[in-house]
Amino acid sequence: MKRSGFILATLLLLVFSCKEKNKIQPESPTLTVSTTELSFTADDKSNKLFQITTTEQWTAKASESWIHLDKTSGSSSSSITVSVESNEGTNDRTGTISITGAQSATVKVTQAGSDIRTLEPIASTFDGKKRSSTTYQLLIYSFADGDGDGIGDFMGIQNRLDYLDGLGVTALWLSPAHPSSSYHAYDVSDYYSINTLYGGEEAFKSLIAAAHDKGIKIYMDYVLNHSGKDNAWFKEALADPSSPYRDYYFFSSNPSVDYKSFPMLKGTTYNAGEWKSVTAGSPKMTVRKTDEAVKTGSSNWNLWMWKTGSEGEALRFVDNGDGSYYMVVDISGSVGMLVRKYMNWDNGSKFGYKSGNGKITEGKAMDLAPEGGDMSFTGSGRYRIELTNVATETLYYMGCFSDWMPDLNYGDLSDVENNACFKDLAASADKWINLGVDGFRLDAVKHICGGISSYNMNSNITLLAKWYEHCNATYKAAGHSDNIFMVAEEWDGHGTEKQYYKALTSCFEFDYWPNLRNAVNGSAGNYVATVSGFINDHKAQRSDAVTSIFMTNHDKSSIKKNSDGAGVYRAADDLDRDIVKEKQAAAMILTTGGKPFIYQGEELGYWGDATAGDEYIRTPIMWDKAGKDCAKKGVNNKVDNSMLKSSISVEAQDGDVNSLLTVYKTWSRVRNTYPALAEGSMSASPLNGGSVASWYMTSSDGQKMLVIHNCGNAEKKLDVSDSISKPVAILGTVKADRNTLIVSGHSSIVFDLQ
Ligand SMILES: [Ca+2]
Ligand SMILES: [Ca+2]
Repeated sequence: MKRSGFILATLLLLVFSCKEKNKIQPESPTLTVSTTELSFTADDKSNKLFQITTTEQWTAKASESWIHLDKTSGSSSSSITVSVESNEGTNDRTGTISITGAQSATVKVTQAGSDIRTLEPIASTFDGKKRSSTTYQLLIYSFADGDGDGIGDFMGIQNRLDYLDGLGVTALWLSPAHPSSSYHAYDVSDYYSINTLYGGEEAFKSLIAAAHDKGIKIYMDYVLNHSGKDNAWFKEALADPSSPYRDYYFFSSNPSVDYKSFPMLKGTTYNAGEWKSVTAGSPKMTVRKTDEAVKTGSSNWNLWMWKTGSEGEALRFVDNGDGSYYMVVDISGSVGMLVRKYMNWDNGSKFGYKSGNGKITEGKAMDLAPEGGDMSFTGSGRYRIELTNVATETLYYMGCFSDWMPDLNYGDLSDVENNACFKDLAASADKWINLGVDGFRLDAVKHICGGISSYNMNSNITLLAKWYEHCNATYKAAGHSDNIFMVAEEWDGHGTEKQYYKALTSCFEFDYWPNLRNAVNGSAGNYVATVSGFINDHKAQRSDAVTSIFMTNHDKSSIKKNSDGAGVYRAADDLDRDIVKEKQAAAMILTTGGKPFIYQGEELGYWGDATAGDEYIRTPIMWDKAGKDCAKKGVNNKVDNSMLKSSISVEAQDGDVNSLLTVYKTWSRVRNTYPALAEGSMSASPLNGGSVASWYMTSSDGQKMLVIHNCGNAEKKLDVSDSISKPVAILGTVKADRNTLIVSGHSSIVFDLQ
């Protein structure tokens, strides 16, 4: 064979058998080239190697200037490094490397033309119909103040419905709306009424109507484990041994023995610290004018009396020896009064007014109730104060969270729907459902049947199933065609939490946030499988299951712990207050299946440390840059002013395209635009793994979206087999070179696959 003929044959072979190992086998000595064709993508900066094997010297020469040869000559087995000297052109280019030695070979080098472009979102126009079930967790007392008293209220919320609508939410979970003696209101004084501090029932109704007009549902926070100590049920139970309300609570004079006889505590163990002592009884007090000399005695029964603004003093009664007591005192103006059995406040020795306004009328006996409210008397001159009916008993009641939160007792669970306490609570829920409330968040459900340290999951599920059934029947009777939404705070791992779906449509997935946080910190490969696993597990329990996902909430649920080992922080702190990661966490939760909850302030980047008080993770929304419109009094002014700077305000972030708030609004809008994102099912895409979390969201009608989050710090190149012609949301920077995506660190993109 002539040499020229051989070269021609070789070239033909090179052209038609790309990338195949091509052994040239002429007469000895030999020259072997391991690769005969090299391809470079437009922005490829890497070196390519190919192996030369020969028994003699060889020389290589590039035919084009843009090909750089690291090795131009050599002998025996060695490799050539080829890199590209200039790679900025946009056209396809080819070149050849000629190798001469024992024989000659030609290698074709091809550079694909650059088609790198920065992607811009081209989302479909949002038709205004919110499709996602995204919910905003709102603290009534610190969200927005409508009447200017510094405490958040319903009018404030109503005034800010446009803000919530702009966030794309379709429901509000309100903190407890009932009257209460605490700022957070988880100790309910009356389940049938609405806190007047927030504007009362009329303002609540007005908010419900206005929210519904914007497609926003209202979920009430319901506390089934305990009432407040100020609840009339509890006061009446203490005042009267024959009161039916005694059965609403766990009362006993010997709880270590008696707890076993409470059906609802079956399967739990006694914990002395969860039972609080109280002095039960119903003394009567009468104040009347007298001319006698001033006199006090030495009895332990005493009257705590104070003027507004003063600390007060304890005046002892004179013991008549017949079960009645008296004292004679001078009173000028208005004074506050409480009666106590002991000279201190221990053992629940306080007696005050049972109901009404607490105003004492001269000459009229006042019925006193244990743990009753402050009384007031206005007088001028000398008065005789008499105390009768002072028989008391020392009782213990279960108050697993605290002494001001007595646990509620629903009796025998097999017949709970006929239990008076259950029926009372259920009737109160009926009132709110019929008023237009759309669902409930149930507080502390795992402690209902039992206490903090010992509780019975199966009993809880039995009780909650009955509760749900009752409320859903009321809801349906009110004309709704769907099932009522009810989400439980079942603070536990996924394995236990999922059991509660036997009773309820939803539970908060407390295992979600650690997974999201890991993902955002770069370990993203397991996110899709884990979260879709949660969703599938819930669906396996019931077809209407809703997986409620959230970052952190008003409780101490952060991953980061303080020096006491308590997770007292907010989600932003768990992300080291890194705004880039906070943005990506937002984009991820808003592209994930299930029902995302946004906790008040999360959308603005709020952080907080509750070591000095829970108020610090319940910070009011700062509406204006100056901070004048900020319901600080709702949290007793316990705010971190180093956070509440103008830049964190709604006013500052609202118009800023780079703000966290804008990310929330943008991604919420996209979620609301596409049914697949709003309510589709989640499955891993081939791109998922390592620092990349990527999945498909597919709706029941076949709409499909491709979601990609590069959670690493480094740029990622991803060869995508799906169409990337319609990006609908982008966080950070994403470029494309034909079907290769170049996703910058902590950048995200969603494609409509049409
Ligand atoms: Ca107010
Ligand atoms: Ca309980």
